[in-house]
Parts: sequence; C-alpha cells; structure tokens
Amino acid sequence: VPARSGILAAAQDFLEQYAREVPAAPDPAARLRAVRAEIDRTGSYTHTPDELAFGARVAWRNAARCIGRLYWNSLIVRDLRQFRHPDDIADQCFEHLRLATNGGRLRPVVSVFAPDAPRLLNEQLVRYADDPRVARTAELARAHGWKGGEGPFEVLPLLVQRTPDTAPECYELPDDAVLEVPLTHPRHPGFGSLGLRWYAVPAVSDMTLEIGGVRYPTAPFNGWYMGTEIGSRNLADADRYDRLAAVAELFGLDTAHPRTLWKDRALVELNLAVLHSFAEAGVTMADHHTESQRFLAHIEREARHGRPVPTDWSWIVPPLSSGSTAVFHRYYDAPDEALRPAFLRRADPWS
Ligand code: HEM
Ligand code: NRG
Repeated sequence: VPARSGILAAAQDFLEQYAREVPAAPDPAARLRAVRAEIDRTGSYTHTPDELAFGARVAWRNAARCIGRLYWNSLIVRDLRQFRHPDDIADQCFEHLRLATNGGRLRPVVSVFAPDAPRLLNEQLVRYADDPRVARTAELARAHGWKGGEGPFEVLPLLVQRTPDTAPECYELPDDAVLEVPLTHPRHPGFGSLGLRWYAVPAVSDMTLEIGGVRYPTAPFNGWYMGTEIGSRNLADADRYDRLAAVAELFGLDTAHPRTLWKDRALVELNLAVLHSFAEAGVTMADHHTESQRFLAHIEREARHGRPVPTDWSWIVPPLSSGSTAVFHRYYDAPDEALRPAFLRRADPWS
C-alpha cells in the first residue's frame, strides 16, 4: 500500500482524469475533499461504483501488451467488493465465467473484489492440470486434497487463500461454468484423434488492478482468445503441450530437415484447426489478421481523442506470419511503467 501522501496524490490524479474524460462525473474538488478525509481517517478510500468501472476500463486501455483494446470502453465491470468468504469468491468466479461465456458469444468482463479480499492462487480461472506452465499450482492443489489431474486436459480447481499463512481452499469448477472446444480440422478427418482441446474463456487472475492509488489484487478479467495464443503457443511451444511433431506426422510432413518448413506447415494446420473448431462451436475467437487491423483502428480512434496508445511491440505482434499482419510494420508509443490505472504483474499474490 502506498504511503498516505502517495495514495492522496494518486487519488487526485485519478479523480481529475475521471472528471476530464467523463462529462457526467461530479466536481473533482468536492470529491477530493471527501477522499482526503477518508484517507486521513482510514489510510485509504472507497471508489464509487462509477469510478471503479471507469478505472478498470482505463486499466485495460493502458495495457501495453494487449492487442484487443479496441473495445476497452464496453468492458463489463462487476463490483464484488462486498464478498469476503472464500466460498463466495469461488462462486462469484464461476458466475464470472458464465457471464463471460454467454453461450459462446463471449463478453469482456472484470470482477473486482475488495482490496483485502482473499487471493486467487491460479494464473487463470481455467487452466489444465497437465499444462507444464501450471505444474506448481497442480502440485499445490494435490497437496491440499485435490484428487484429480491424472488425465489430459483436466481443469484445475480454484485455489483461494485468505492470508499468506493460511492453507488455500480448493474448489472444483462446475461443468456449466467451463465451455470447452474439442479440436478438429476443416480438411483432415483424422485430426480429432490427436485428442486436443482448449477452453473458451481466457480469464487472467494473477494481476493486480491499481486505480487511483488503491490496489485490487483479486480482479480476474477476460476477453476472448486470438487463435495464435492457442495454436502457436499453448499447444506448440516446446515447454507447453509441444504438439508440432504429432501434427506433422498426421499430415505426413517431411521432418528430416528444418528447411522443409515442417514446423511452419504444422503451425498453420494447428492454427487452422483452432480457428475452425471455435467457429464451428459458435465460440468467439479472433484470427491474428483481424485482431491486428482492429488494433490499428483503435490507435486511430484514440488519436482522435488526443490520446497516445502505449504499446509493447514484442507482445502485440502475433507469433504466426508476423510480417503479414498489419501491426508488424511500424513502431508505437513507448510503454510507460508509471501509467495508471493499470493491471500490474506481480511476483506472487501477496507481494
Ligand atoms: C495481453 C488479446 C481482452 C488485458 C493480451 C495478449 C493478447 C490479448 C493476444 C497477449 C497474451 C500473450 O501473449 O500471452 C486480447 C483479446 C481480447 C482481450 C483478443 C478480446 C477482447 C482483454 C481484456 C483485458 C485485457 C478485457 C482487461 C480488462 C490484457 C493485459 C495483457 C493482455 C493486462 C497483458 C498480460 C500479461 O502481461 O501477461 N491480450 N485481449 N485484455 N491483455 Fe488482452
Ligand atoms: N496467452 C494466454 C492468455 C493471455 C491473455 N489473452 C487474452 N486475454 N486474450 C493464454 O491462455 O493463451 N483476454 O483477456 O482476452
């Protein structure tokens, strides 16, 4: 928690930005007097629901690594600051997934719990136990009584922790909260036999939302997937599911030498399967060409409002056919570590 003077200065910056950008916002001077009094009394202050919604949307707008920012202003913000029991945190996360999934027509949502609410130990609300990326979380779940995780693509339970020193509570995700898509290929009927699948909703749960000097460490958010996240990284990376060789074999590619480009061809087939399967299942997903064009439209629209778009080139450029996407051939406004509101990376949920 920032020092008192720090939180007051951050509150002032935020309230002035809110008043500048939102015509209906109340007089910032009056609001700031009330906020200063609350900080003097308690060391912090309470955002109004409107301030919280604006702050969360701008935090998305400020996310320099996110290509999906065109729709920042329509983020659904759930104000869940009244929930403190781990059972309620878990239930509200399940409800988040149902709202976000919306039968396949995905909606961007953030669920904001109180600054001192229990923490989520999962990096996303949905993750598979056999994904090497979450091996330690799967271990932790087993150490706290979870019996699953033997087979492929089993959904990890949610781990909710009240304090740094208490044992986390374990909650299995209900089936109706987790939409999944088995992967098939538009032309290769044997593709399904690879047994690959992925879940519909990427809901990041290991970042801290900071607004006006107040930190919300439990604030899971989601949009929808860009196909390459799954097809070029999750299922392809050597330290993830590492399935390029299996795909190459299925398609009879010559893997004897790198110059046959078997990896590149396998990547294209795998990415095609991901986009095809989500479309067939009626689940929202963007391809990297479309999402790149939307992002450039976002930059133009922000320019019309006189705002820069801080951007991290190395995260925005897609990991497939990079030079053939619209975002490759230019530079961007530099990311600014100090920019707020923001979703912040952190070493662990309690740091
Ligand atoms: C990162 C796409 C919605 C905040 C990313 C990345 C992609 C992406 C491709 C890079 C991920 C990676 O390489 O691992 C999208 C798409 C969305 C969307 C297609 C559809 C609407 C959102 C929403 C938020 C958000 C709703 C927050 C409210 C972020 C943040 C990162 C990020 C903070 C950086 C994550 C990190 O540092 O690990 N997004 N996003 N995005 N996105 Fe989005
Ligand atoms: N690459 C990660 C997800 C990171 C965030 N991506 C999004 N976010 N699309 C993965 O699971 O593949 N989002 O909020 O939509």
